[in-house]
Amino acid sequence: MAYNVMTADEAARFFKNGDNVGFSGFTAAGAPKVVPTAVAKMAEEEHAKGNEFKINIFTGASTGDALDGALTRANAVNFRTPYQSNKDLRNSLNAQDIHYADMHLSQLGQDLRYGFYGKVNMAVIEAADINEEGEIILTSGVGITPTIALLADKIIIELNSKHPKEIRGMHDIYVPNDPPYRKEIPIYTVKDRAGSPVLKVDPKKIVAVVETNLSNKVEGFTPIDEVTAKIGENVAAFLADQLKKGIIPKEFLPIQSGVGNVANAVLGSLGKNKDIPAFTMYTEVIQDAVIDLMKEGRISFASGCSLTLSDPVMDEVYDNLPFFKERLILRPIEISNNPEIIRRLGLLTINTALEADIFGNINSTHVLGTKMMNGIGGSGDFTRNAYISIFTCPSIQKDGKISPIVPMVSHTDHSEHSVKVLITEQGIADLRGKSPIQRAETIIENCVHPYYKELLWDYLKLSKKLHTPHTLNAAFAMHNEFAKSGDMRNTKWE
Ligand code: 0RQ
Repeated sequence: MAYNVMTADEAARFFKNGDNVGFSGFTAAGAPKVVPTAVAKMAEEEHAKGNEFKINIFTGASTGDALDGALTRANAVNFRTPYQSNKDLRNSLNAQDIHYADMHLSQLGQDLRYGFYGKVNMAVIEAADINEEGEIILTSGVGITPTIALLADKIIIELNSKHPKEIRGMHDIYVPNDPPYRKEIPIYTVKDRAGSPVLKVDPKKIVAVVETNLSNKVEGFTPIDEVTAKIGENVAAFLADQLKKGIIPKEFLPIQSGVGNVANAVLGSLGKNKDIPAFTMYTEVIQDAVIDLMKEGRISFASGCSLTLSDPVMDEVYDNLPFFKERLILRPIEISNNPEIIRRLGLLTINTALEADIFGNINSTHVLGTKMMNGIGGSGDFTRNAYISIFTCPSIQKDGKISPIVPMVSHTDHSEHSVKVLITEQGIADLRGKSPIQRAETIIENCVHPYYKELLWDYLKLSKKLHTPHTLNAAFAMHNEFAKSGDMRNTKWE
């Protein structure tokens, strides 16, 4: 090989305090594993010598514990964007030990190219294969890799033999021109390809190749329970009804489904509902459930940014590559979540709320308005541009002590203007064409748990007739009650 093959510890020496570092991948899929862990070790050694050592991290989304977890525990992170779901990182950013900027995932690639964050000093890229011309075959997640490869001064390749070279052909690498030269992105159906199966980089920038064979170690989901199953059934029934009414065309439309346990259950139900034809996905994360439904013929094609699959399911895909390469495309996040394409294809989007309010605003990120959970992820990219945008959540959390449906969300990620439908295990609130008071009535009647119905009807009575009948000094009373007594059911309207 024409490149300098070295150990991860040796490669770590290329990193400097204060570097802006881009990492490949999306979720744990395709994220580097051994280099970030070696950088974490080096950071600890530097700290022991009394030297400062922290880097700024740019990724497609969340990563694996070997990256976000290891670097956080080594106190080696100054700034992090655009999404995370690691417990240690979450604790550190909530303690203000790490500066975290939560952002729409589709935007980071272009924002880096626009220069909003300064230079990219280093890119670390997991590859299934590389040749001497600098042609790289990526692995199971793409994220912002094409952009960091373009911008970085230096590139380190983690060549991971867990991923077969025959994955070549699954990726579609396309970087849009920046304004004022941008053109339409030529994707008109979920199956269309706009770019190249390989990522081409300047081979002179590759300072190290580090070999590994570690798997992604994607964590499984908690099993589907009665509540999540009912939410899934309600979503499937709603979409089947829209199809029957001709609101969704008879060909059906591509599905985007978010992350988490509820999202996983929703996909299962869509697969089971025989009133819904075999469907396609234009989504961000391709989870285990998609592969299962593909084998059953219920999903005919999926375009996404990552194969976030548990290790056994990942192996299954690699053992049957000819079958899956005909049915899967992996794209950069800028394309999988692109507003232009989402609007053109007419996506049916399904994302999960932490909290919704009776007027249809959604909080996807902040527990009780202050503590960051994960981030907005791609939910904003999809929701704002959907054909029909759906949010789901259970009607109660923590054995009923929390109602996710409140008078006013404690943090707003998706405003009433973008949210078309809210679904809980109690039922479906179709918010289209409704005024705020009509939305409130629909949500309370159909989605709120019986524990909280009367309380929320009474909230509406506090206000005189107004366009949006809030009573500001009571709007957060349920949150305040939870902070005081640990149970929102004790709320009294003063
Ligand atoms: O707490 O962990 O202590 O049990 O929050 O709740 O019901 O298990 O939800 O796993 O489906 O995740 C919104 C976080 C939902 C996820 C979110 C507590 C609850 C539990 C988790 P425990 P569930 P899920 C595109 C789409 C944003 C990104 C996105 C997410 C824990 O879906 O991160 O949509 N979405 N991306 O008890 C206090 C409330 C609460 C609450 C729940 N109102 N108040 N605690 N909890 N509601 C794809 C990508 O971007 C990759």
